Amino acid sequence: MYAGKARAYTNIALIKYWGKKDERLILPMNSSLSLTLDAFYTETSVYFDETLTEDSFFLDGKKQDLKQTAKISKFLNLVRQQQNLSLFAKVDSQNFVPTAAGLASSASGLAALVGACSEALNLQLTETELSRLARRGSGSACRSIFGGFSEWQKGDSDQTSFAQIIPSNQWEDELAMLFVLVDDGVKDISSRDGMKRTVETSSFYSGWLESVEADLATAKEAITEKDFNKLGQVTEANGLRMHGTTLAAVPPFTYWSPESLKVMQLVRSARQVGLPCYFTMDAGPNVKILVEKKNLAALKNFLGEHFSQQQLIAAYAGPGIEAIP
Ligand code: 2P0
Repeated sequence: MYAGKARAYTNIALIKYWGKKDERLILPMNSSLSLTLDAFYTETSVYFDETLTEDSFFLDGKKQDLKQTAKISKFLNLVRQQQNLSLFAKVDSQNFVPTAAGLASSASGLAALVGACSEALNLQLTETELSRLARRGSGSACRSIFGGFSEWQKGDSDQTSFAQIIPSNQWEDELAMLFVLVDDGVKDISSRDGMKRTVETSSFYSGWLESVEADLATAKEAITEKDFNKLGQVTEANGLRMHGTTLAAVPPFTYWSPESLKVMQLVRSARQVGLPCYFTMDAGPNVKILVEKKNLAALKNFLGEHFSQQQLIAAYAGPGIEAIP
């Protein structure tokens, strides 16, 4: 038997990944940039064993259905193929997300699985190789190999599409992200389906592609200069533009709820009273607010008139993947 265990933290994109050029290899249409966070993570164990007759996948102790297991098997097949291995595996994952947050993440999940496989089979991969392998499981997972800021360079092949750390002089330690949980229901359209529909049908998609690389350059400059407002402004603008593309898809859709819009408006109001903070959203209605640590308490206070403390969850910069002995 070969067994291994690893932990990976989720990441939130400041410059978004939105659209695939190659669905099989998971090559993205654009490069992206994210911050890995400490508050939400996944721990995964994998056991490859000759007595197993099929792959199985347990999440938080519950055996998962065929569809969920198929996604894991597809990834394990890649590893088995690369390693010339024919053993089935049991995968046992635990998501550490605050109760009722509804923030289970494929980024931390697949990155932890890569780490666990690497430990189990003693793969001796470089970080770049780990990132490339994680990308094959879920695009955003390639960024969770690294702590702090990371950039997924889109590349144009399996070899050239991977994430790497962005040097930041530890600036991320001065930042925080406040999650405003407005809805913990299951999302209507997965990000995988949403980005596919957008690429194939949205007349706004070309506008997204025209601007995203410039956004990425601005974000990297802001990190080098430790310029919070510059990073926040480009984060907010880039997220809004990503969400704009969904409105012109056929059929159109949005991840926003009335509560999401309320949070966006409150963030603008907070800025007006001199509290620098900027929002971003992913494939669901919850809003994430980028803020400097020194202003976090004031922001929570400001939002506390409208949301309960359980709806406001703060996260700080987190580390890259870790093996668990
Ligand atoms: C991101 N998202 O950059 C973007 C922004 C959601 C919105 O990456 O199909 O789960 O597995 O590659 O990585 C979520 O998409 O999609 C995502 P797949 P993934 O964080």
